[in-house]
Amino acid sequence: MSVLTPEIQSALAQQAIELPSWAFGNSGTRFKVFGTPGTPRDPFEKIADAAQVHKYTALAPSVALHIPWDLVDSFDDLRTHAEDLGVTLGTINSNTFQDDDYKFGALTHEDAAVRRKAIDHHLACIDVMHATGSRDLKIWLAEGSNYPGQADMRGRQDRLQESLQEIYARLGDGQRLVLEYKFFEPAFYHTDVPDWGTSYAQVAALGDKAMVCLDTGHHAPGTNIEFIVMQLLRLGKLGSFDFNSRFYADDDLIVGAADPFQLFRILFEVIRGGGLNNPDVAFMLDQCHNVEDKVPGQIRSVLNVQEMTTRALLVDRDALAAAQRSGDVLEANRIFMDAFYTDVRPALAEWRESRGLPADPMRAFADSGYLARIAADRVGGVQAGWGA
Ligand code: LRH
Ligand code: MN
Ligand code: MN
Repeated sequence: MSVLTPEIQSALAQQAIELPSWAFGNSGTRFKVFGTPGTPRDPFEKIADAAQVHKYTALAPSVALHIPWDLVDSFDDLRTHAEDLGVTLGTINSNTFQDDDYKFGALTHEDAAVRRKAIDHHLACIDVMHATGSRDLKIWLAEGSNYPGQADMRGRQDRLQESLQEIYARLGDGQRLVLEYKFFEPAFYHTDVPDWGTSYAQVAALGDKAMVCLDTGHHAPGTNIEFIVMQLLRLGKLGSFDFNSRFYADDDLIVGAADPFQLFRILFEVIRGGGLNNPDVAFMLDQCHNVEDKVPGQIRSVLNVQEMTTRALLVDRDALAAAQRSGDVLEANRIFMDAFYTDVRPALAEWRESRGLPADPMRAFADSGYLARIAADRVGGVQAGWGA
């Protein structure tokens, strides 16, 4: 009998992981951006590539956009294009990190004129959300300082709250704001939204439509991320995830590649907290594929999340609770680890086939010849990249 009980199958069937449009563009480090043949030249082609991931996995029904990277003449056209390809447009990410005016901050800036410009950008993003049908506005701020004494950290928190209030007030019915934290980079001494506590304090002061976004790569090494997941779910304030993995800092590598056990632990707390199929929690990838092909990189990523979700669903929670209650440390740990060590790949392959999907989506995509086709078709023009 398959390890996938009917309950596990129905939980998995509902799983949805949003893809970032920027994962399909060229990206790299500050040393070199390697181009890939067939890289999308515009947002329409990014959506077409993203739709391939969904086609082979049924796991990725929506695509997040980044503004202005994904600015188009008509978002209505982009939305129709996406829907024709079987996907929808998802979270709208604002961008206040590539403009000279924001050198010393955007929503926190000392100068009211710069704050105005940054707030207006977010209001324009909300207009985009109306056209795309998006629910969430994701705000990540590259704001902070490099040297002690450089900035009035307290004043910046106050200005941040004021700016966010104006943005929040513009949200339509059913729209939300999610505030992403990151402990450093590009600022190296202090960051204005460095941790979940600051994000929580800022969004709690706004209201119910504001939530925290947790990007797995945005924590100091050794941070117990699953504890934060547990706490935010407990507080009803976990709005979204940016999944990726890291060896050193914000590496944006394939989720589950660096530390599958951490991904398992995070997903266990998601399930424990009722977040897996809870529509209030949006699961997304936030990754770049610097040296590997982008579409298969994204297919691998959503499969990694599916695999670790399955293992986390296998934890015998009743037996675990009994062991925890009786103080049986080693038995509790054994139950947890048994689920983690279960190889669910054959069962998942079988289950996919039973749903009319390829047993091995990586292989099926490779056999489709799509990469060779886009490499031949998309010659000329400027390739879109991270930041273009
Ligand atoms: C910042 C971040 C944020 C941005 C994305 C491109 O490091 O995680 O989510 O929008 O990278
Ligand atoms: Mn992110
Ligand atoms: Mn990041």
